[in-house]
Amino acid sequence: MLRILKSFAAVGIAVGALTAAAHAADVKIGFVVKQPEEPWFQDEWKFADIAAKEKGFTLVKIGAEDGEKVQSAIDNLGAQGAQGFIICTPDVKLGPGIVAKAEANGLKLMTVDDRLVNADGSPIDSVPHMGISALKIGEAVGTAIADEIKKRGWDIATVGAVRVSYDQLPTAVDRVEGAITSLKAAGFPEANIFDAPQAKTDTEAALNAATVVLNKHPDVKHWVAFGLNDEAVLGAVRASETVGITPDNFIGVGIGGADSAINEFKKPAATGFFGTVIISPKRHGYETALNMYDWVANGKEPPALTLTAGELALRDTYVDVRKSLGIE
Ligand code: FCA
Repeated sequence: MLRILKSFAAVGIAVGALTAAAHAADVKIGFVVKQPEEPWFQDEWKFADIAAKEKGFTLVKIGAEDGEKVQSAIDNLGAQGAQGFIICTPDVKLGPGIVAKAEANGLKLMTVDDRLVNADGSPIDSVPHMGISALKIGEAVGTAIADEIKKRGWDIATVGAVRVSYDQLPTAVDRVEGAITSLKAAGFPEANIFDAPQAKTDTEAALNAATVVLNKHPDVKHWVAFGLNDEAVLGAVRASETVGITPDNFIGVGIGGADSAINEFKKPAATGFFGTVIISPKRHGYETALNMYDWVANGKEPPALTLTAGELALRDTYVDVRKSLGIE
């Protein structure tokens, strides 16, 4: 009898495995990002692709730079029989519209990086989200800058700071506010922090915004810069170069750690891009894709909110930090 039961169990497992495999091939998941040309998002896609290969589902990658493209991306996914998608939206205020569109197309919805908001600006907490611990990571940026100011022996009261800002995005506000908190705790005067609002979250927009600030304060000798990502800080670094500030007078610390930062670290001579807090495209790409797959295939809903950590890396440590995060 025991033997019969055992063989039944074996058949059961085999059949179970077969249905799971057949099911995986039917699963189609979208991964929509706001800036497909940005290395961070390419890395997210790369890691999501690994999850798709591992589990055997189809991953549909779509770039959607504005609201209209988001709408058509969702309709498109619905039309091709996808069951769910992950999105980093170009505008968090599209939140209610995205939720409605996903529902109309029968698609499960999860967000990554940028969390959708309601009309009143509060987060839409019914949509599972994975983002970075923005305040904490911002604080790490501020601490890294403050430590380096000390190391260089600058008088902190005379240093200028470029706050490259994108205040319509809550995670961006948290990141720069975190940096400011640490800087102020280290004695940085608030009056020396100058806002450089960028029109878009890319390097060019940050360069334009930072140039205005630097030109307005030609008397300031030492500068630091922070922003929501590496691109924002790289923009400030490029701006410093165009107005003739040398790297020994500039400390920029970004957030990200993808190719934008790495290419800068690989340059033969150090630039004003001093460091970056590396965040994990593996968690944000691979893990979100797996979460969505588990939801579609096994009915297991993703955690409502996951906030991931970051780790500071400099020119001479980034290789090791990336290795330790499993993203090398
Ligand atoms: C936002 C930024 C990206 C990246 C991501 C984690 O979407 O725009 O550059 O930092 O958060």
